[in-house]
Amino acid sequence: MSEAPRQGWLARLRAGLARSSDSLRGSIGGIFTRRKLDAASLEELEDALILADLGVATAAELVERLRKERFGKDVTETEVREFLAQAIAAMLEPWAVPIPHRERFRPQVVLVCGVNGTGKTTTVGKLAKQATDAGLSVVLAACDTFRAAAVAQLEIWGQRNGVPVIAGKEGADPAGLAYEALERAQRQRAELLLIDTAGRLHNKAALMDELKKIVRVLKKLDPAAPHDTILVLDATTGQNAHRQVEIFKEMVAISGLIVTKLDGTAKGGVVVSLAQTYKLPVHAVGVGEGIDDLRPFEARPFARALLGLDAT
Ligand SMILES: Nc1nc2c(ncn2[C@@H]2O[C@H](COP(=O)(O)OP(=O)(O)OP(=O)(O)O)[C@@H](O)[C@H]2O)c(=O)[nH]1
Ligand SMILES: [Mg+2]
Repeated sequence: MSEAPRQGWLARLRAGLARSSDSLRGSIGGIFTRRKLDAASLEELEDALILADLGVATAAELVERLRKERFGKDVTETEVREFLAQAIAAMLEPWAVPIPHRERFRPQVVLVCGVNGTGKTTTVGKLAKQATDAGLSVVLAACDTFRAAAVAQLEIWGQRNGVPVIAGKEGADPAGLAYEALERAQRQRAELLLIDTAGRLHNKAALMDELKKIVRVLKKLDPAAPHDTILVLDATTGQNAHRQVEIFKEMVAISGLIVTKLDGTAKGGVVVSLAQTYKLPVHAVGVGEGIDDLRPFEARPFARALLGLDAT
């Protein structure tokens, strides 16, 4: 990415996370107004971090690091924010990993799952755009056959990107469609197959059966497929996102996360607790509904934006 769009993007990330960073900033500012770093201020800071959805364990770890370094010393609010941004960036660094491009698979099969409304279909559309921009040949599979509107929605994304969408009628067998899509993608030597799935079925058991069945039939055509199984999470749900990871981990082998709707949520800190808790790569983040609003997850800019600091 050239420097100008990158700067524009970082400014957007900061603006998107403004609600998250404003609340953190407000509480940190309230705690550290001309004050020594003592037990009471550390405790208040820990509470503020938990409230900002960073998670209990992460909050404790951050506060402990700060205590070790600065206990009994004068600190300013800015120093504390700088310290936290740096520590959070270091924590996130190992998990800021883009979706790997697996050239040896034709196609690389990416299964996209998540509860309803988290942004799966939109994310598939955005990923298709990035892949076609990068010169890859892409096929989309509309395996959310639960709702007719879901198929139409993916077809629009397909048209926008000029990529074929394999779809069936409402109520068609999603696993059958996944099979058909992979067969077709193999036949035309496509490089990437993105599979959109349903977020809501009659119940959890039905959803689990369906996802497992999709995985099973894909393996008939390519034993290594799906090569990536991505769980899409909505940042605005905060700590609920943890529960969703737990549930989907029981169903399929989640290989990475994409966190959407980081624009305008006060719960952006949840990305930190998710990465720390599940040790899963965060491939990308969504900061808007537009086709270009999905970006690779970068540890340092994210951490700085979360603390309301400039990108530098
Ligand atoms: N603000 C914002 N909105 C988003 C983002 N990603 C998706 N959305 C919106 O969230 C809504 C739901 O997105 P979908 O892509 O339909 O979600 P889904 O997971 O496919 O939903 P189901 O198919 O119903 O399970 C849409 O209105 C999207 O435009 C994001 O990063 N930011
Ligand atoms: Mg959908």
